[in-house]
Amino acid sequence: MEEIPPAPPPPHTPAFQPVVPVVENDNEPGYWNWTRIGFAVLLIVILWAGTQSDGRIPPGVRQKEARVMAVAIRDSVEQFLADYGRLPVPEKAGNREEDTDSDTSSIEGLATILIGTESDTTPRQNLQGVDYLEGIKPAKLSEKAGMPHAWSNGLIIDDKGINWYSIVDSWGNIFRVRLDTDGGGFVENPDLNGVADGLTKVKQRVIVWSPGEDGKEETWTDNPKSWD
Ligand SMILES: [Ca+2]
Ligand SMILES: [Ca+2]
Repeated sequence: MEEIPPAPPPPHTPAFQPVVPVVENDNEPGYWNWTRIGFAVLLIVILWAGTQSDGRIPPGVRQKEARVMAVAIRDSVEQFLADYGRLPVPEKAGNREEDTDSDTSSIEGLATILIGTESDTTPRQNLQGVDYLEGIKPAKLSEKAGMPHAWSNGLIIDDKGINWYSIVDSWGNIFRVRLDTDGGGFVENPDLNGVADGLTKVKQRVIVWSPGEDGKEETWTDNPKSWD
């Protein structure tokens, strides 16, 4: 008699599988994907900005800063005029029968008059000692090689002993200033491009500009200016 084979083992009982409830996500499908993309874009922007801050400010920013400063210088002269009823008289001012070309170098004395710290040994023009340049920040030492001046973008104290001040633009250039000292209510337009377009005069008592990034006054495309 044949041997009876043992009974087969019972079928495998699957282990207990807990039922995980499905939690509905309140957010739109793909929300987390878009968030991650957003963070990635933000990170790229931050990294890019980091490369830009290494002494290399984008040219457009420098241009904008120089224009803002040209406008601030113009406004300070106009405020001086409003307060005293006369324009400041820099060193190059002539006989007042014609307009005056000046600048913001220390030797011209214009910045010193506007900041209200004239020497007691010369007749003071800013009698009340008002600081009309308080909106202009101190210049920064440039770390970029090849700059025309070590200082850029603000106010410089050239000689603390006699408080002679100058103002330089984003590239270290001195600002040019044209004053309506003949009282006609306008000045000749120095912008050759504007003159070519027929704009020979600027109806303002004072205008301010700088030679721009290339340091050349005659190339007007890059010259920041206080008018237009
Ligand atoms: Ca004039
Ligand atoms: Ca230029």
